[in-house]
Amino acid sequence: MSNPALPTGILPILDADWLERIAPASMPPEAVARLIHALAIPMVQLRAKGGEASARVFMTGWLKALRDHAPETKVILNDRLAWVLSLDADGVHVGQEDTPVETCRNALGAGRIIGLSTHTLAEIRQAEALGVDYIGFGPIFPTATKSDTHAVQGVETLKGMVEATRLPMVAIGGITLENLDAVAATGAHGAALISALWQADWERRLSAAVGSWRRG
Ligand code: 3NM
Repeated sequence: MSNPALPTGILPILDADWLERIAPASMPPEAVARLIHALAIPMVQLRAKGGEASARVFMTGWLKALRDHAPETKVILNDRLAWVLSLDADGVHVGQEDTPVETCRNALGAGRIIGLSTHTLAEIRQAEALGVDYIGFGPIFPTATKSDTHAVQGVETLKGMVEATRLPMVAIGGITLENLDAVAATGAHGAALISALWQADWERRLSAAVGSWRRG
C-alpha cells in the first residue's frame, strides 16, 4: 500500500446521473460540503459517467465546494485520471474496465490514493499485487443505480472477502440505512452509498449513516 489515507466509515459518492435525476434543488454543494466537514467524513468520491464537458463542470464545482468547506476530506475522482492532476484531487477510483492501475500509479505517484473495484477473490489478489490503496467490493445488495453490476454478493461473501485480504475494503451496492449495520458487522472498512443518501432529506440520511456506522 502506498498511501496511508484509508477510506474508513461512510464513503459518500456524489454521482452526477443520480443527482440530476433525483436530487432536490435543496442540495447546494456548499451545504453538502459543510455537513461532510461537520461529520468528519474522511473521503468522498465524485462520479460522472456522462459527457466530458458536463462531467468536468460537475467535478470542478463539487471539488471547489469541498475544498472550501471540507478541506480535510479527501476527494477521489471516479476514473478521469487526467483530471486528478489538473483539478488537484486526492486520487482516483477505477473499475476493472477503466484505466489500468499501473497507468494510474505511474501518473499519480505514491502520494495519491488509488482505489479499484473488485468482485471476486481473484480480482482482490490482483489488486494486492498491483499495490492499490483500497478496494471496492460489490454489489452487496441489489441496486438500481448501476446497471452493469456483477451478481449480488451478500454480506456473508463480503465478510469472507474482508477476512481474506489486508487491503482496506469498501462495500458498495444497495447499501441503505436499514442494512448498514449488517455491512459494518462484516468488518469492512467502509461503505459507499449513492441512492440511500441523496434524497430530499439528505441531511438526516447522511448524519444517520455516519452515526450508525460509528455506533456499529
Ligand atoms: N458500483 P447505490 S454498485 C457505483 O458493484 C457502483 O461495483 C457498484 O449505488 C459495484 O448506493 C454501484 O445507490 C452503485 O446502490 C451504488
